[in-house]
Amino acid sequence: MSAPIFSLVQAALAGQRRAVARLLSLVENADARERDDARAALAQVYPHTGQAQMLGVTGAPGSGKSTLVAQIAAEYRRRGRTVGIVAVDPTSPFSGGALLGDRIRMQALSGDAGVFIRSMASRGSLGGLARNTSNVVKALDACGYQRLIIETVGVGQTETDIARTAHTTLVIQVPGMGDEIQTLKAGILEIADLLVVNKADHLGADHTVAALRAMLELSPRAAGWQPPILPTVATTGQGVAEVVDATERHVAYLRQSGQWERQARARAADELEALLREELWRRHLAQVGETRYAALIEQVATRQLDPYTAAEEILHT
Ligand SMILES: Nc1nc2c(ncn2[C@@H]2O[C@H](COP(=O)(O)OP(=O)(O)OP(=O)(O)O)[C@@H](O)[C@H]2O)c(=O)[nH]1
Ligand SMILES: [Mg+2]
Repeated sequence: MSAPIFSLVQAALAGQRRAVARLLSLVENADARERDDARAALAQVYPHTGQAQMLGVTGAPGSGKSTLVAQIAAEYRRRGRTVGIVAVDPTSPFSGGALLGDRIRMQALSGDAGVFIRSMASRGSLGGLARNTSNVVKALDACGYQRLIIETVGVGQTETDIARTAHTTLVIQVPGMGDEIQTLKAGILEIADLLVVNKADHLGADHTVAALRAMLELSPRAAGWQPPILPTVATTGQGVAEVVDATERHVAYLRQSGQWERQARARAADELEALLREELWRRHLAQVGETRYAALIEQVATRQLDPYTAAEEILHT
């Protein structure tokens, strides 16, 4: 490892904010040109991870994720915890203003040395985004932030990926969207550890709470953790203390049920598998060469070659 990277990581681990910021930029680009440096930094950081509690917050655009995240962070601070916030925004290339809006919303926290905020715009594939997010989260964890909050817009695969990164997944619903049962995307109830009905100051909040309760009763969980339904008004902070209580209760449940350990193992397995896939893919592709690879695809597409034989050929090149 190069000496500058080693000292950068040391400085970040010691809590120097500038070094933390640089470390995050480095590991966020683990796929890009600084790949080797990023990997070296992540390797150095890794033994220091595993301390933070990670909360994933997901919900439809405009449901109040950022407002709620800022409130949750403030509540954690009142309870003496340091906080890292990662705002993942896969939509930002299309709606450029979102990140700026988030920054303004988070400003109340920005003078606080116990809070570190990072916004990530999407680059490349969503899979890449999930991995880069997990790298940024690891770095913040290693740098000593005790509570990490990951905000992600509800767009399917990313939210599920990010749910796997977090210990606790909070799903936001808002009232007044017609038939709630329709608006709840398939799979969202399965990933929710906490269900928050934000904008509880709006008409119909009670109805939304009741609809969610009915849904949970329709698909009861076998045993163990039952997701609580928590109304909030993120703009005023109403209900936020109860949300934070619920995150702490959920983590306590994970620990005493043994799920904390199982999650950690599942995460390690996932991560190793993803890295191996990617690395093997990269090596085989490099061996075969882009031109030959393109030719093989062409042959498979035109039925001159079957995909099984083509794969064997690539593996044995
Ligand atoms: N009335 C009311 N407005 C709220 C509440 N929470 C958030 N808002 C408002 O809803 C709007 C969207 O809030 P954001 O926090 O930006 O929502 P978001 O989910 O982060 O939005 P994106 O990141 O763009 O998807 C803002 O104008 C907030 O002030 C609430 O509990 N009640
Ligand atoms: Mg937001």
